[in-house]
Amino acid sequence: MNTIQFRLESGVARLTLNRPDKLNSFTSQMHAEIREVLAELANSREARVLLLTGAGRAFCAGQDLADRAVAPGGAPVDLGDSIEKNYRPLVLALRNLPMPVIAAVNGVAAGAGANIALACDVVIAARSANFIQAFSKIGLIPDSGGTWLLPRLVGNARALGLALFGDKLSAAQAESWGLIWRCVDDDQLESVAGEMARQLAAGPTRGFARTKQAIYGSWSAALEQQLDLERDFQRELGNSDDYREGVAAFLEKRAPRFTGR
Ligand code: T3D
Repeated sequence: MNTIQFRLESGVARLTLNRPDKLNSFTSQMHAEIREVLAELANSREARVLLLTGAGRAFCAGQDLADRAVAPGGAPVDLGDSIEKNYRPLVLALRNLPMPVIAAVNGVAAGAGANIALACDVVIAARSANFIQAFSKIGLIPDSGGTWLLPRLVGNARALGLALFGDKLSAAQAESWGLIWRCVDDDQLESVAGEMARQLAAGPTRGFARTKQAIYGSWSAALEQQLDLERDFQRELGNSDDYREGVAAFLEKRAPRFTGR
C-alpha cells in the first residue's frame, strides 16, 4: 500500500490516508487501495470496528485535483466516471460495512474528504479541524453523498449555507449543529478515538451492524415498515451468541464478553 496505511489489531482495523504532503487528497491509486481493504474487511471475521483517519495535518482534502486525465483542449475527462468508479462505491462500502466505522478527523476535511468523513457512523474531530464543502469554489456540487447527508444532518438552511459559501466550519460548530458526534482537544483525539474503537470492537458486532442498517434505512421507510424491520432484526439477534451472553452477564452481574457472533 503506497497511499494508505492499514493495520488490524485486537478487532480494531485502522486505515490511515497517507499522502500528507497533498493533505491526503484522493488519487485513483488511493481509491484502489481503499477499495481493496474495505472489500477484505467486509468479509473479515476478525475486524469488529474500522477507524479512519489521516496522516499529518489534514484528514483529507477531497479529490486530488492534479490526479486527472486531461482530454485534448484541457477539458477534464468525465467526472461522472470518477464518481461512479471511486466515490459512490466508497460511500456505500463504508455505510454497508457490517461493523461501526469511526472517522477520527485530525485536521481539515474538504470536498469529498468532508463528506466521506460524514458518511462514517461516528465522527469525532480535533478542535483545530474544520469541514469545508469546497466544491462550490471549483464549480461543482457537494458529492460523495453531500447533498443527501447535509440536509438530513443539519437541515436545508445550514446545508445550503455550507454548500454555497464553501466556508470553513469548525469542529466545535459542527458538534454543536449535530453534524458530528464529538469535538475533542487536539491532543485527546488519538486517545479518545482509540478508546471508542476498542469499546466498539468489544461490543456485539452483529447487533451494531443491524443497528446502523436500521437507522440508515429509516430515512426512507414508513413507521410501519420500520417496525417490521425492527421485529425481523430483533428475531435474528435474539438467536445470537451475543444476546445470550449479554443476558447471562446481566443476570450474573458481570461484564459481558461479546464475540461479535
Ligand atoms: O474530480 C472528481 O473526481 C469528482 C469528485 C470530486 C470530489 C472533490 O473532492 S472536489 C473538491 C476537491 N478539493 C478541493 O477543492 C480542496 C482543495 N484544497 C484546498 O482548498 C486547501 O488545500 C485546503 C483548504 C484543504 C487546505 O488549505 P491549506 O492552506 O491548509 O493548505 P494548502 O497550502 O492549500 O495545501 C497544501 C498542499 O496540499 C499544497 O501542495 P504544495 O503546493 O505544498 O505542493 C496543495 O496544492 C495540496 N493540496 C491540497 N488540496 C489538494 C491538494 N493537491 C491536490 N488536490 C487537492 N484537493
